[in-house]
Amino acid sequence: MQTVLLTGFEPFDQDLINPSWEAARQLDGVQLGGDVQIVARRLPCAFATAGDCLTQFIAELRPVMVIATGLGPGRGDISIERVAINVNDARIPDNLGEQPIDTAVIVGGPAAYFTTLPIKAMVKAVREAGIAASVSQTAGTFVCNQVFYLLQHALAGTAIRSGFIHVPPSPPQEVSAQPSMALVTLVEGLRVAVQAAWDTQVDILQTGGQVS
Ligand code: PCA
Repeated sequence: MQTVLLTGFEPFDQDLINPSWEAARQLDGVQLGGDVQIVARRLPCAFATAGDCLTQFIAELRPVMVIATGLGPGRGDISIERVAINVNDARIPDNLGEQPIDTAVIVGGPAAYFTTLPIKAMVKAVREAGIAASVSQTAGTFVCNQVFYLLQHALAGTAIRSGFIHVPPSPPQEVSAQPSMALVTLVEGLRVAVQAAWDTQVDILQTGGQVS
């Protein structure tokens, strides 16, 4: 049996739940066909520990593909990230009280790493399932971007494809005018995205760009 590692994050910023983990955990054990299954793991929301934790999961599980997910407060759809940048700039402290400002994820590392997932095919598949999705051009500068950068760095030059997905808040986490997505929809959207990532070797040519 081969493994696709799907991570979600623990809650942060005083939230009681993190929908990325609530969704990922429901996909633990889901079969993708051809003797491949999803294994879900939770990451701490802390600059000091998240990367090591991810590295340990990869060493332990020896996955054939890795997709990390996190909550994007303010996101309204399943946001498939294009690029991770070599910057930490935290607007709020992480769960260990650390708040780096303008530090490198890896000193001397490349300015950025691109995802190695077929992000256009993933967006198309999720939309065809009737669920809102888009390509995102920035994963922010908090712990999610750091984990995404470390993931791409760790697997650069290997055949193991990897990337990151931000998910919207899920009720009852957010009320009022904030965008959100029902957990059941989120779970299905992530499942479809992971399946499309596994099934697609060469990405499709379809715009996912933005004008500013
Ligand atoms: N979202 C945060 C970190 C953990 C999470 O779920 C982020 O977007 O950086």
